[in-house]
Amino acid sequence: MQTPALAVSPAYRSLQAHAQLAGQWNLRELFAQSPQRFPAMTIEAAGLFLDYSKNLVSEQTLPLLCELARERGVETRRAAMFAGEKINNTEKRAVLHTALRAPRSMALTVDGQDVVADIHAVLERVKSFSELVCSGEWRGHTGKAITDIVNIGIGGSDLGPKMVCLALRPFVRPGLSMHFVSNVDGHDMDSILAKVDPATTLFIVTSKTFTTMETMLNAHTARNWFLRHANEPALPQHFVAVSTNAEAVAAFGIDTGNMFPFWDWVGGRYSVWSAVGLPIALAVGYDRFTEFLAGAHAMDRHFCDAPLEANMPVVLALIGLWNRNFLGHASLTIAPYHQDLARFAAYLQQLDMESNGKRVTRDGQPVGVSTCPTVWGDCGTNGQHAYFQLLHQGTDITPIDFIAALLPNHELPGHHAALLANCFAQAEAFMRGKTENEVRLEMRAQNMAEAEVEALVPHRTFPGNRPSNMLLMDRLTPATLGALIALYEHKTFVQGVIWNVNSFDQWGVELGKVLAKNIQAELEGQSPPQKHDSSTSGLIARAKKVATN
Ligand code: G6Q
Repeated sequence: MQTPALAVSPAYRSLQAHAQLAGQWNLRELFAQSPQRFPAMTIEAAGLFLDYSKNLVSEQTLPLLCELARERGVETRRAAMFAGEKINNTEKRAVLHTALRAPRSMALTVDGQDVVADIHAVLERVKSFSELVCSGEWRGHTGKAITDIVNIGIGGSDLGPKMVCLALRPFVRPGLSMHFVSNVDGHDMDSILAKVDPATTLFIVTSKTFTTMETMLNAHTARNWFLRHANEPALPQHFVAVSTNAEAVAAFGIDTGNMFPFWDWVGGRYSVWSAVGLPIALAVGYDRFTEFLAGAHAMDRHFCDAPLEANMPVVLALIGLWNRNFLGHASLTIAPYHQDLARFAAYLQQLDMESNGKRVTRDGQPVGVSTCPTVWGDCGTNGQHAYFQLLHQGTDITPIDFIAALLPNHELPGHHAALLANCFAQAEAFMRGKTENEVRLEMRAQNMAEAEVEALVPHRTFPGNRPSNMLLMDRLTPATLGALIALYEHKTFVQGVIWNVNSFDQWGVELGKVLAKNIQAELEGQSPPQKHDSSTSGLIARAKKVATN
C-alpha cells in the first residue's frame, strides 16, 4: 500500500496552520512568558542533555509534531529496523547498524542467521588483533613494533574512523600515530607516505565492496611503495583488510586470515561500529572501543523506549523538520565547541545528506515537500570569527546545533570557561538579538553624536529570533561520543520515515562515477574523444594540452 503524500496528511496540515501563528512569535517574549520553558524543553539521555527551548516553538508545537510522527508510522518503522526487516527497499537489505552495538546477550536472527553471534565473533578478532598491535607483539618485517596506522578508505569507510580517532585524541595510545588516506588525489597519499616508515607502518585497506576506485588505487600505490622497501612475504605483517568481499581481498594479495569482515546490512555511513572501526580499537584500545559501542547502545535503548515527546532523537528530528518544512530554513549549521570534534560536521554531512538528500519516496513518487537541509559547520569559536556574521545578520535564517562538553579533556587553565561562555553567549545572542532601541541606548551612553547613532543603528541591530539547539555532555568520552553519533543516526532515520524516503541507499553518487571512468580513459589517451558538451570537451582538451607540453 502506498503511503499517502506527506503534504496532504492531516497532521502536516495542522502544522502548516500552526506555523502561520509562529510567524508572530518572538523568542524573547516566549521566554519571558514562561519561566518553565527551559525545564519543559530539555531532555537527558545516555549521557547527553538537549535543550531545544531556543527554537521557535510553543507548547503546542511538539505535540503536533509528535502527532505527525505517529501518523507517518515512526514507531512501526523503528521496530522494523531494529528487528532486521529489509527496510532498505531499493537494495532489498536489512539495516542493522544498531545490532553492531548490541550486547552479546541480545538475540537477533535474520534470514536464519544469529547476527549478534556473528558480530561478536568479529569483535573478538578485533580485540585480539588490537591487543597484539597495542602490546607491540605484532611486529613489522624488521622486528620493530608498529608506530603508524594508515587507513585507506573513502566515504563511509573513512569519515567515521577518522572523525572518531580525532574526537578521542586524548585517549589514543602514546607512541601510535593514526593517518587516513581517502582522496584519489595523489597529494593525499604522497603526504602520508612522506611521514611514515615502511618497517613500522600498518595499512588497513577498508572497503565494503573492495572495488571502490579511489581506495583500490590508493591501496595499490601503498603496496607498491611498501614493496620498494620490503619483499612480498612481508606484506601480511603490514597489510590487513576490512571488507565484505573476501575474493577481492585475496586477489589484491591480502591474506583473508588478515581480513575483518562485515555484512551487506551495514551501510557505509553507518559502519563505524563494525570492523570499519578497527582503527579506533587500535588507537584507543579495545576496551575504549566497547565503551564507544555501549554509549551508542544506550542511545538505542532510549530511542526504542522513551515516549516520542521525551525521546531525544525523535525531538531533534521533529524540531529539524519544523525548521525545514514549516519555517522554510534550508540549511543546518553544526557548531561543536570542542576542537576534537573538528570532523564532526563533515561526518554528519554524509550521514544526513547522503541518507535524506532524496526527492522521491520509497515507492518512487515525488516527496512533494523539501527534504534534507544542507548540513555544514566548523568548530566554535573559529566560526564566530568567520561566517557567524551571516548567521546573525544575513538574510536567511540558519538553525544551529551547538555541541559542547562541560568539562575539558585537558588541564590548561582559563580555556574552558572562555569556550563555554562563547558557546552559551552565541546561542543567547541568536535568540535575543539586539533591538534598534538597545543599539541607540548603547551608543548614546558612549556619547556618540545623534547623526552617527542613527546612521549606525541598522548595521548594529540584530534581528534575533534565530533558532538553535544546545547539546551538552559532561565530558567527551568514548561513551558520550557513541551516544552522540547514534543520536544523529536516529534523528536522520526519523526524518527519513516522515519524508518517506529510503535513507539507506545512495544512487545519487553513481552517475559521476561512470562519467569519470570515460573521461579518465580520454585523459590517459586510451579512448578517442567522446561526444560531450562543449564545456566538458574543452576542459578535457585543455588538460591534455597542458599535460603534453
Ligand atoms: C556510504 C556510502 C559510501 C561508501 C564509499 C566507500 O554510505 O555507501 O560513502 O562508504 O563509497 O565504499 P566502499 O567501502 O565499498 O569502498
